[in-house]
Amino acid sequence: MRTVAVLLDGRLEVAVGSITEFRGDAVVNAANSGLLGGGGVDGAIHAAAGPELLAECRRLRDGPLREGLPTGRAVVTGAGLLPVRGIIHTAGPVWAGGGRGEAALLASCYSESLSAARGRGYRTVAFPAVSTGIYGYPKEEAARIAFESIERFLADGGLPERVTLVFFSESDASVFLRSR
Ligand code: AR6
Repeated sequence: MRTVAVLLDGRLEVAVGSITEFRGDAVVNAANSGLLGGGGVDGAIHAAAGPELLAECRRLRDGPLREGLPTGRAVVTGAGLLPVRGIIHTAGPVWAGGGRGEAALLASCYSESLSAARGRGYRTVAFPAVSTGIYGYPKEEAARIAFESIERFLADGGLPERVTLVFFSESDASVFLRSR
């Protein structure tokens, strides 16, 4: 993972690489409502965190999240073998053309995840580009929503101190920096 830009007076870092390499308090997982793993960044996080993460997700599904994690919401688990304190799982919206509330749901993924981080006292949190892979959200629009949501949340000066947006490729990071 390497830093390609620093924005918002040092509070927003843009990086390229795998989020599983992030060292800090928490990583956000672009999960699904079922919470039991999948492909993309979810698959990479589960693979790196090990079986304890899946076991904890199963316990959530057997108890407090029997119906699954609603789209736009976030839940925190332990980190298993990842070098962070916690994993914040959020379920992004599936892109369906933009008329199904996708923008508000994606903004909610960011604000709910940041709220969860603040509630746990996390100082440093890394996000992937939620919904822009398998869920098909247009990257330019997702970039604007991610930037605005993070900027708004951090405006009161509370935790987290620094948010890192991790893009899997150089070109995805460029799209973000051009579109925000
Ligand atoms: N580190 C950082 N970013 C990554 C990594 C990684 N290791 N791997 C992929 N990306 P996606 P979604 C980028 O598909 O669109 C899963 O099956 C990727 O290039 O992971 O929210 C879940 O279980 C893209 O830009 O998540 C859900 O079912 C971004 O992460 C569904 O996919 C998000 O792509 C969620 O779809």
